[in-house]
Amino acid sequence: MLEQFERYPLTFGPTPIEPLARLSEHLGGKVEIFAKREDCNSGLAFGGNKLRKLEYIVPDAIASGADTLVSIGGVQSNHTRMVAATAAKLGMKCRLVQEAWVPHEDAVYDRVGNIQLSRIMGADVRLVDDGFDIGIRQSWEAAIEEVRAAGGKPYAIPAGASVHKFGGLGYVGFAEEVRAQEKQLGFSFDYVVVCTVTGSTHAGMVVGFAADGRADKVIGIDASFTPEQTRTQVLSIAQNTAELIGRSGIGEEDVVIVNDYAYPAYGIPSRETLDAIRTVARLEGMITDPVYEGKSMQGLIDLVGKDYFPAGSRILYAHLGGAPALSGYGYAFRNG
Ligand code: 5PA
Repeated sequence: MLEQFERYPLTFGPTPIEPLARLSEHLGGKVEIFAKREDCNSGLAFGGNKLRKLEYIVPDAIASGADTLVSIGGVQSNHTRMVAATAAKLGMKCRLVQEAWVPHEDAVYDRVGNIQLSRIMGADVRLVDDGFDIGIRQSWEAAIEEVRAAGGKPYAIPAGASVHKFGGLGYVGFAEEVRAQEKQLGFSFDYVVVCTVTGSTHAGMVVGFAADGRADKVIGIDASFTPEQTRTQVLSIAQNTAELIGRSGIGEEDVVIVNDYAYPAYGIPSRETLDAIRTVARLEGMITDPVYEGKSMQGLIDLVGKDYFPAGSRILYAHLGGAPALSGYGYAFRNG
């Protein structure tokens, strides 16, 4: 579906699918859980889901003649870390707006983890006071203007690389990759579980899996705590992406989002999220984070417990990365 689009490789190639046998057993053995390790997809600054998206955006950035990538996220944004790494790899400059999306507890929150890595990679990191919002931000538009005013040539990448013409393509590719891996495995997955916030990861999967009638088997676990905005954004990105690749027919019924796990706020883990992080770490040695993957893991564990998935289901948990943010949450794990 993606042959017509140029792709600039930033990842190692197809990501491994790993059985989570001990987690499946722990949850009663009625379903089989696997993880697709998008968190291990690249040597660029610990990798993660944004690189699949950026692979389809970078050719446009290069063609535009830009010399500076400009993007935005929270203080512990994984996305801005990935943009900083991509800029370094391309030999471009990087200007990052880090908004105050999370009311955090740790004293070193703005000095460790993702933001530390972005600074080490040479990005021009600026903190601003605005709160959480997945939409187009005034602070980001101002940064683009500032780069231009200083004589630079900015290339604008929105939050999560989502509301960008090519933002949904990477995760269409994910679905194609899963289909190829399913042929080798000799079975197909009944469900895919994915964390959703700015929406293009989920939206790309919806379009990719719609090709074999599985769009509504992609279960989005909201981590934004503004689920209606995320739902609207997933649907519009999915529809735009489908149109871009010459498909149609994505409707509201194709976007399944479970809202129950984002509490108490974006970026703040609940006790249950912290328990889910410990559970999968202790059973599988797999590290998830308090902002995104811990919440989708909590959702997966809870939904299995509630028999949301019929017995015998094979579930693919998309592990999208995010572990570097853990350094900003040292207090939550001070006793393990
Ligand atoms: C992020 C996003 P989408 O934004 O594409 O819905 O992906 C959600 C998601 N898991 C899931 C991890 C590890 C993520 O980093 N992160 C954002 C960031 O700024 O890092 C875009 C919010």
